Amino acid sequence: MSKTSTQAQITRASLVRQFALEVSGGLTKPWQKELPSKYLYDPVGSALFEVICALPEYGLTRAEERLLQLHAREIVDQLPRPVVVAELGSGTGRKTRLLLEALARWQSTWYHPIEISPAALAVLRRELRDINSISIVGFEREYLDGLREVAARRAPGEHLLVLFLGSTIGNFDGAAGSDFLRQLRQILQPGDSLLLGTDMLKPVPTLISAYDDPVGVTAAFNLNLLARINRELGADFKLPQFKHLAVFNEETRSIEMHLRSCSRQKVTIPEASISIQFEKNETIWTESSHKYSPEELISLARHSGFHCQEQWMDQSWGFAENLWIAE
Ligand code: AVJ
Repeated sequence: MSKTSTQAQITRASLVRQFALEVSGGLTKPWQKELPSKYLYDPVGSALFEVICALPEYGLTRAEERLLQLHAREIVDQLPRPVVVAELGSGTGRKTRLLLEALARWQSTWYHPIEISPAALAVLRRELRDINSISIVGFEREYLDGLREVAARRAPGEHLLVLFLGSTIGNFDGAAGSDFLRQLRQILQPGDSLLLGTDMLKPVPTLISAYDDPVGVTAAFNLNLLARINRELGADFKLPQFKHLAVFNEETRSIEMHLRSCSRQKVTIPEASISIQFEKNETIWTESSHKYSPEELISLARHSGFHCQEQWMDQSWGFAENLWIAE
């Protein structure tokens, strides 16, 4: 067996171990069972998320694409040059392309997608490789670890532009979002910038249908997390015994996805060495997606060591692209 394939096996084993630890930690919480939303994105989950983005009820991705189509040039024209681009969570590259093409008019550019899924990185490299004067070097790392690596490699005089699109910041619940932004700021230097996509508060029925679509794609996306635990950790979740639920939490201004147990039941997860008892109607909380107000974003920028240079708003859906500069 070659050295590299042994290495790959070791990495895979430790990823499975980490997954098992986080699953057992979340499902043994005494009050509200939970699972980390980052595990929604295995190859099946990522494909389902792509379909979600095409649903008429889920306006978020199209709103951000409209904003970047209209303003990509204006955005990059405000940046100090030369600039190195790092992106946290890479998506399919459709939105990133708009920014990279605008940048490529000015300079040849290093682009560093940071993404824990190797499959997503591979898709992205394929999608973006035709753009002239863009060099892609991806990092298969957690966001902040990857960003530290990019920052450590920058040459003197180069500025960083960090892309954090799609309102992924909204998935950090409570103080975790602003903690994350503060830590991110610590890695940057004054004058570096962050382009942050944020989904805005909107009427609750609009939010509910965006996260509980009539075709059931979001339900499948959510349930796939249990299917993934069955596949990767040998668990025996009976998927028809759990129902997708989307609720708006007024207190945290977040839309939450849950999986509700239809009966009293027990599930065994061999690779995590646990059995879990579910009461009828008990839920597993799988994701929070925070919705922002304009004032909240201004204070969030200030509290994390940035100032908001400019904000572009899509009024028809309610989505903002925020250009923040590190103080
Ligand atoms: C990929 C984090 C932006 O929170 O709206 C879509 C994920 N969850 N439908 C979001 C998601 C349910 C999505 N983000």
